[in-house]
Amino acid sequence: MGLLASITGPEDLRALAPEQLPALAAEVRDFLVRAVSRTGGHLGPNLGVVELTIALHRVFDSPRDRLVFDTGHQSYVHKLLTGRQDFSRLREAGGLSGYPSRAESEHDVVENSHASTSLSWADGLAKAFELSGQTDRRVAAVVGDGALTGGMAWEALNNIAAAQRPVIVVVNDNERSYAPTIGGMATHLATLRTTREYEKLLDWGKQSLRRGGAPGRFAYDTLHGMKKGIKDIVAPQGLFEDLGLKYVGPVDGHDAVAVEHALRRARSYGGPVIVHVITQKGRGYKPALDNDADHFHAVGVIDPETGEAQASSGSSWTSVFAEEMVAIGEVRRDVVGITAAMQIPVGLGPFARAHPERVFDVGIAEQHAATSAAGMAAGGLHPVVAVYATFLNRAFDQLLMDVALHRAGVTFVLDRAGVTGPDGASHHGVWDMALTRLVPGLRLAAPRDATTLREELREAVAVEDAPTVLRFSKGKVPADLPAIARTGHADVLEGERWREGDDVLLVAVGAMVPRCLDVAARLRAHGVGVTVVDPRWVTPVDPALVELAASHRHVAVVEDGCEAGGVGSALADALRAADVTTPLQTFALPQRFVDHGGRDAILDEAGLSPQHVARRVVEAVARRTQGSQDADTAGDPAVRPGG
Ligand SMILES: Cc1ncc(C[n+]2csc(CCOP(=O)(O)OP(=O)(O)O)c2C)c(N)n1
Repeated sequence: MGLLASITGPEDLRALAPEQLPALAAEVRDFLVRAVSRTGGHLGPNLGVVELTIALHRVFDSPRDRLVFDTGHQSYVHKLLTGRQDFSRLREAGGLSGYPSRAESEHDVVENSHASTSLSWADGLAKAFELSGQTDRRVAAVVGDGALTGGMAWEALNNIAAAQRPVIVVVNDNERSYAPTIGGMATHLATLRTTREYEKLLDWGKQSLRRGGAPGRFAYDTLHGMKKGIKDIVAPQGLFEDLGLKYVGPVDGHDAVAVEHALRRARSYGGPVIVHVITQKGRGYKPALDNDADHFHAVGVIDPETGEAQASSGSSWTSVFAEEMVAIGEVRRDVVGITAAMQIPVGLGPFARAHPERVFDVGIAEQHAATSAAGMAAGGLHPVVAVYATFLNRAFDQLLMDVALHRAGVTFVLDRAGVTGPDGASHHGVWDMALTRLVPGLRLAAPRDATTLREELREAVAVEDAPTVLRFSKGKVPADLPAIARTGHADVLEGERWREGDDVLLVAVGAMVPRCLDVAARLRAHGVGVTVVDPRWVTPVDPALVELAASHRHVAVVEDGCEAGGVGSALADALRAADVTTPLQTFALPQRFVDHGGRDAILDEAGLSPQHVARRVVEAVARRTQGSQDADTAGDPAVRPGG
């Protein structure tokens, strides 16, 4: 049996001799490459934290001590060392989550994969331990240099530094978010690293001088001078110490003994302390290290030998957006792109290559991105803020108060909207339509295919006096789904009797159009007449949609957002306001956090399979028909049963 297989929990790990740790680390890396290449997942970040995680579990007594992983995408090694070694269904329904999960283990505390929260969690846990007299318990937060660019991390540090609680902040500095981390903080970490290199050279110079060599004197003088120069550039003690935090490091994060030593010092210190650990993303796996774009931050299924991705055909929604941004950028010099540390994943890479000066990576700082965009708009630019839908939640107040209140022409492009699948509860982009509906003046479009994505993006960047939002889902964009007519902003996709009205108006939101066309075919097979309409611009509700609803006998809305406050509820409000009494059914995601799993399976389970939607609509129509027959018999024309 290998070493890794013998580790059933942290106590087994602590029983190992230090000399055994390199062999264990090698086994863990081998395991990660084999397992993650089969399922996909966060490979590079986990390869980088192998020794660090081993050391954390040898020094801290989890779960009595608490280990909080910022973002949580780098918790695979932690899982392996805490009794979770079946990675065969990682990120699949019923398999291990790709993030910490309290349902999986008592060693997991925080499963929110939105970055930069770990220090606030640690601060809170430390306060709770202090107030409940559990002063022997420790909290260690592992935060990447990327996550450290988020404002929340600094709000927490401000608090942590002001108290004497024993919070250990482990900065896992691999110099990268997806791509190299940007900004003053990243520069400061680099300076700390560099200063340390000079310290080492200086030591060498000193030793050489002691041995009496002239090169030693020369080296010492030169390096001492250079070091002084560098120290003059940065704050004398470094930013962390100036804040009042003890600083330990930088430590070579791949030297298990050195990391363990530093963590033991930090643990015994008894106050707030930063341990600056230098690691390498993708460590030990050449294909990851050779990949300059992101060091295999997150991969799909790959060949473990070569790192080659499994071939996939067809364009993604992201790539269509990417192409259209380049085309728009050619003619609109005022259009700029903003990314929160995700330039490549959100599709701003080609635009950045064409116009490097017109793309701004702001770090993992969605709130700042939104307000900075408002400032740019006030200065005459039209910013396109490209983020994953789930991360817009972070910037709601900025969207509302800075962008919308100031009528700033800013376009938000939400990738990964709707059910995303394997990343689970915190990554599904299901809140955007409900949240943005609350914002006065905001317009939101949900394209259904590549052509409407291009068209709606152009319409969005033409709006100069309000925020616009474009949302599309993860994965492949379907073949074009042409319309037979346009009314108002909406596209009628099917239905010969759409002008005069038919039995059912099926409102298909964005990526739900293919499912709705399937529903329509099933309804027709049941003798139910149907019009399928794509509203294109779903917020605010288009008066043309209200008119269509008024002329049909039943309305069904199908959307991949949360039910509360979504498109169905907006349309119901609009119908009520217009005194339209057509019954309306909404098919959306239920009001609960949805686990990880396959996207289609999750949608089906949520009641959004074509079979289920069609059955429910047929039942509702039948009830209505039955109800109106009963009412006719009873002489009461006012009875209109809903769905
Ligand atoms: C609020 C928020 N925005 C964006 C992301 C997407 N994201 C996941 S990991 C990551 C980079 C994290 O970099 P770092 O903290 O340095 O960790 P590393 O992967 O380098 O170990 C980003 C931008 C996120 N999880 N949360």
